[in-house]
Amino acid sequence: MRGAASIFAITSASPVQWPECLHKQAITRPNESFMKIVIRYFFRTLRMILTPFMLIAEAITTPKAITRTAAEQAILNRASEKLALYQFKACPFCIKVRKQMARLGLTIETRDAQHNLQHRAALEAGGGKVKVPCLLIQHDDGREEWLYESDVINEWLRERFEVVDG
Ligand SMILES: N[C@@H](CCC(=O)N[C@@H](CS)C(=O)NCC(=O)O)C(=O)O
Repeated sequence: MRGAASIFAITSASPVQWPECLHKQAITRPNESFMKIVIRYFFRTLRMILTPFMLIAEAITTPKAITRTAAEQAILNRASEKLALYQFKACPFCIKVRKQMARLGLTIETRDAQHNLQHRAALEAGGGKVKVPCLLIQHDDGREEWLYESDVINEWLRERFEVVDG
């Protein structure tokens, strides 16, 4: 009951009496309800706890790259320069794409759309939504393509790079 009472006290308090972190939230997002803020902090904490485990699992389960000749690898490196992966570090769908990149021996630049506000804005402006993973493809004719969905991205990478031509 004391817990419930203190939550009630916080919800009914004016923002100035909230704990420092919640007070900051109330100022930056004034219309957000207290419960929404609590839920966001819950998931943020959960993510902080899970992230190291996910990254360790990724490191352990990332496949070895397909063996390539030096000439093939040079082609892949050049092709990778035309690509960029917008991602969150601890997103399972992004991890799936990063594993595919590793398997195919691709050196695609990854861009953090979670913490880097410039990358986040570029993703929203170019692709239309902040959803990851998203692969930015610079086509030879100058066209930009923003490819969403991990399965679609992985299939596109597989079709394009499983066998290296040239
Ligand atoms: N079906 C999608 C799911 C991607 C997804 O849910 N990504 C989450 C991060 S793990 C995301 O971008 N969330 C932000 C949002 O949906 O606004 C895929 O396979 O790529």
